[in-house]
Amino acid sequence: MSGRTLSHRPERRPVKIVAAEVIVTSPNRNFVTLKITTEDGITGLGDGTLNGRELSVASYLTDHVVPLLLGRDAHRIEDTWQYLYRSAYWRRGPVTMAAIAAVDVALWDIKAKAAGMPLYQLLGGASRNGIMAYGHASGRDLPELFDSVRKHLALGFRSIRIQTSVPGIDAVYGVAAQTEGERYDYEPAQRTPLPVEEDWDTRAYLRHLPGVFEAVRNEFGPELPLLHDGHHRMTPIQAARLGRDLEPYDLFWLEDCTPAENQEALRLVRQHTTTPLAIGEVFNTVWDYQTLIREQLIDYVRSAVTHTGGITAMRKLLDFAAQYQIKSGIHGPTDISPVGMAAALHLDLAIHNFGIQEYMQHGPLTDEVFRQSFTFADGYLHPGEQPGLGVELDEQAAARFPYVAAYLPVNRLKDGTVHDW
Ligand code: KDG
Ligand code: MG
Repeated sequence: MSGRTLSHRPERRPVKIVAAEVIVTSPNRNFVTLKITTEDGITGLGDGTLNGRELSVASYLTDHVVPLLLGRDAHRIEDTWQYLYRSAYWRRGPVTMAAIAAVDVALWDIKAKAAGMPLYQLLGGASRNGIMAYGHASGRDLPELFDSVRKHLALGFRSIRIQTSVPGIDAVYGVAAQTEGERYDYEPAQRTPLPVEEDWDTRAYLRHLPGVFEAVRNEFGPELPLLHDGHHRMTPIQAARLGRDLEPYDLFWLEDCTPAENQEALRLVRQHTTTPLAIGEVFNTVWDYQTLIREQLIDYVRSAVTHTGGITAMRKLLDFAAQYQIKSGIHGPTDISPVGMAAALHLDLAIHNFGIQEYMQHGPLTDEVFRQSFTFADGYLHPGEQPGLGVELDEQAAARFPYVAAYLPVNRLKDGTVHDW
């Protein structure tokens, strides 16, 4: 055996990437899509949408990533991920990780198309028959909220997020505009030259919210899974109080109760409440969860495939979480494109520690641009059986909707101080 060298006999020839195009389109809202083409003529799609900062990802992809992709073997997904993550030297951050996600998901789409299988089959096959989804109900008062819950139940949702206005606050996160035709949709990014300014008062919110959940439970009974998003607005002790006050209403989760940067904050919240906690939609790597997962300070991982480096990174993050009985709750508002949603659905179906999937339906123009093969029935999503992700981009339709600048709102307290939105 002496003098043995590492030898390698390739099982197949490399399949080169010959084109990578960044497509920015704004049917109902802005989306950034990466389309990768191989020398065999297979195309793959990836989502790099970052709400309110779309052009930064488009530029990062066009200027710094596309030139590195051309000529690479499309099938070396892990190697390409590590190459993009480590070669930049400047690691992490939402722009970088959304760009890496777009590449990663497009390469998984290509690999699954080449295999002739829906992507979930390459991820280990289905671990369940369908993906439980939750929808977003909201209202300015209880009658509007109940109406919205009923509307979501009629649409087929069997788990529902509850967001409500608060007396004395003009505009609260998650409450739909209530204008004709848009009553059940909530799109926070506004197509205005400057961010819209909203107002906030945490004490008023803490006083109001438990009564709303009591009313919803009285109206809809004990079984319906209910969720709520605190959208990073509380201090740890305020969040601890809210979690405790909501315990009688048996929430599926309380999301983003404190600002996400401080992992230790969740230790204090956890000491005071048994309300399950979800966090992570603004995170972009596993490192943001290191303390949260190791110390079991949360119950659900809220990252988006689109903002966390794609399927390759999400799979590792969720496997890490699984060792601690922490489940998935993949981010799925309308600022995740149908491509990013499809990636989430394939992962949801395959992993063991699936929890729930957020599902906010896209508008009709978006569905015209992105042809999708997923289904939604009786509260459950399924990604479908098309090879790859199961999403096609109609580029002619996309070209009809050029980018329109849009910003997420800014939040201020009554005295004018900027607060977490
Ligand atoms: O772009 C911001 C949205 O992604 C975010 O506000 C949605 O909090 C959100 C959620 O839980 O869907
Ligand atoms: Mg949220």
